[in-house]
Amino acid sequence: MASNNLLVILAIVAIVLPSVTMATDYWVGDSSGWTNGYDYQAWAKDKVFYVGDKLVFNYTMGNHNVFKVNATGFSQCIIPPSNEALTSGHDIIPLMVPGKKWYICGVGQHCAQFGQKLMS
Ligand SMILES: *[C@@H]1O[C@H](CO)[C@@H](O)[C@H](O)[C@H]1NC(C)=O
Ligand SMILES: *[C@@H]1O[C@H](CO)[C@@H](O)[C@H](O)[C@H]1NC(C)=O
Ligand SMILES: [Cu+2]
Repeated sequence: MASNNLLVILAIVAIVLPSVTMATDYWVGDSSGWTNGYDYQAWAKDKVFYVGDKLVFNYTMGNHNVFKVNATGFSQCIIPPSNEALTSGHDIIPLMVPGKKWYICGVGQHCAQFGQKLMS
């Protein structure tokens, strides 16, 4: 009986542990951070994002912001209402569900003209 319990516990650890230890914090744009004129598509291209990973948008507060948008908002740079913006300068977004996500900067023409948009 005791060894059965041990096996169950080991099985649970074997399932849970990798998803905990392998969660990755991605600094969007690496050392460039979240800014104008950076190719975030190229940055994301070779990455696979999993539930439990986090995206860190790092920038000087006030210079940029982060909106989560849908595919249309991404391709057309449609800025959502300002109360939906993340503005801390160090916005950490945990990936809660699988699937594609889209983020844009809503300051000026950063998305439309300077490519400040990320599809993950
Ligand atoms: C985060 O962004 C700030 C402002 O641009 C910059 O000074 C700092 O070096 C960045 N941190 C990292 C770890 O990239
Ligand atoms: C995408 O977001 C826009 C608002 O930015 C909304 O009007 C539109 O209905 C959304 N499209 C889908 C497919 O959810
Ligand atoms: Cu911006």
